[in-house]
Amino acid sequence: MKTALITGITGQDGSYLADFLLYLGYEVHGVVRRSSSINTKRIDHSFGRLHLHHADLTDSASLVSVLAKVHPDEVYNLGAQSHVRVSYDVPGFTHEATGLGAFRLLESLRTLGLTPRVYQAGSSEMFGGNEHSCCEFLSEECRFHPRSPYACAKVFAHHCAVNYREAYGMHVSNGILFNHESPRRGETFVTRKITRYVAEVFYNRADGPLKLGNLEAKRDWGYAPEYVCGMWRMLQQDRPGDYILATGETHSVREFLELAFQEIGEDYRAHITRDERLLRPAEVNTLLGDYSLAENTFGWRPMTHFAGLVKKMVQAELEDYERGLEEVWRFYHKD
Ligand code: NAP
Ligand code: G4F
Repeated sequence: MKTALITGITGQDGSYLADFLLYLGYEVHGVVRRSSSINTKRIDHSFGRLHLHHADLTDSASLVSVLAKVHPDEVYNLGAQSHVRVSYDVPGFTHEATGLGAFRLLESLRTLGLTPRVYQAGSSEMFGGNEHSCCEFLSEECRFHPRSPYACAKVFAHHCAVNYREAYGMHVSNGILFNHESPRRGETFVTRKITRYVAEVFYNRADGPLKLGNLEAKRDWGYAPEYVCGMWRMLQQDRPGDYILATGETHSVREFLELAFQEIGEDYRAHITRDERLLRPAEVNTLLGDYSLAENTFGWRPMTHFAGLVKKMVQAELEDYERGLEEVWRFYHKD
């Protein structure tokens, strides 16, 4: 039985990766950070099967302690302050957790003399958008042009991963993942914000119009469970490397809105308003990726495309909402 350690196990990707590794028969350990309220809802369904440890990517001593205890075969560094807009509000913390956190993890492994295979969660944000590239599709060869504190931190983490690979021969791979979404997506990312609101409209619970920022931004949006399989496949290669996972399609926030509201037979234009506070000091206008290296090396390709993703997310949201309403109804009709 292999042992894996996941930082960021309470997040969208960490929770799907934990499900997948448990399914494969791994012993799964996860790093959780102390929070004043419980935030494990994405992993509660597997609670008894997971080994959870308190630690924090901003605290080297806590990382050393967990790594020395677990001796993992594989480490997936998914922990991060991952919200691009928020990274402008808390740039220092974003650099600490998202950038230096990766360095602390690698350096802890090196000083402990541990040699697991390591996955570093890189992002398409590191490219700053197709407008900063000479290629129609962004590939592993394209230059980075980070346009937020978050993206700067990810570029730093990426280069640390390459350096530990080259300098110390460690098996460290960088995934450069384009946006991937799901019903477990954090509620302040634009896709989930929209699908939640669509469910509120459907059940007549919307409190005023939906406030959004830039509707013209385009993203290469895939389905998160497929991307975590790609992370695992990356680490099963004899040689470490850097790989893009993407769908090869790009769509605007406006298109996402159109399709999501179509699912409930409504026109999005009647339900939204623009909020300048949601604009970013520097925007990444378009992201469109080339996943051919991953496909040719380990056979990964996306299965869910844009329309299917929107449908899945809206349907899950409606079901979730209905379950919630049923629970409230049962609570008030106990007798
Ligand atoms: P997410 O839902 O925001 O989850 C982030 C996770 O990191 C959470 O478990 C969070 O814990 C944890 N975390 C935050 N600060 C930490 C700290 N100081 N120490 C330890 N853990 C900390 O993100 P995601 O969408 O699953 O993404 C996973 C990773 O892939 C992230 O590194 C993200 O930047 C990267 N990525 C994501 C995408 C995407 O489209 N989803 C694309 C490219 C790259 P709490 O639950 O306590 O907050
Ligand atoms: O959903 P978003 O916040 O995701 P963003 O900025 O693309 O970042 C996500 O994907 C990255 C991969 O490329 C990850 F590395 C990162 O961790 C994160 O998972 O915003 C998507 C687009 C942006 O252009 C934003 O300006 O939607 C636009 N947008 C318009 N209105 C909005 C809103 N974004 C958010 N979060 N909230 C809005 O109201």
